[in-house]
Amino acid sequence: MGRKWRGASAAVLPFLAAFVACSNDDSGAGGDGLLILDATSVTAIPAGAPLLDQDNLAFIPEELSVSAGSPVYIKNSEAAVHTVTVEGRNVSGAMRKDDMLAWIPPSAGTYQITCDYHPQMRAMITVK
Ligand SMILES: [Cu+2]
Repeated sequence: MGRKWRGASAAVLPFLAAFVACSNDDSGAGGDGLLILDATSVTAIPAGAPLLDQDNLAFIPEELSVSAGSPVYIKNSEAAVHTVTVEGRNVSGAMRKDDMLAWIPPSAGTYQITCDYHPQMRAMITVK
């Protein structure tokens, strides 16, 4: 899943990153070409932060509105293993019970969230 930088030096990485962001790289781009980055593991979720909970084989809530640039937190609250898949890109890997992640939407828009293991699990994040 990781990108191959093919030995590029640190000096050219920003340019390469800009190129990747503009290309339709299937490992990171959503349906509209946005670069969707992986979520990062967290050990706590701030009180009041936007939270997508995985429980009872569902994302709760099914619709969530957040501000651009602010992370969405995801927690698996049950024994079933889940993923957070954003516009077809698995950004979480396998999430087990009590795993917590933060995912930052790349820009305003709507993002379809699914689970690779449970097709009935769906949510929509609207970013303003
Ligand atoms: Cu699932």
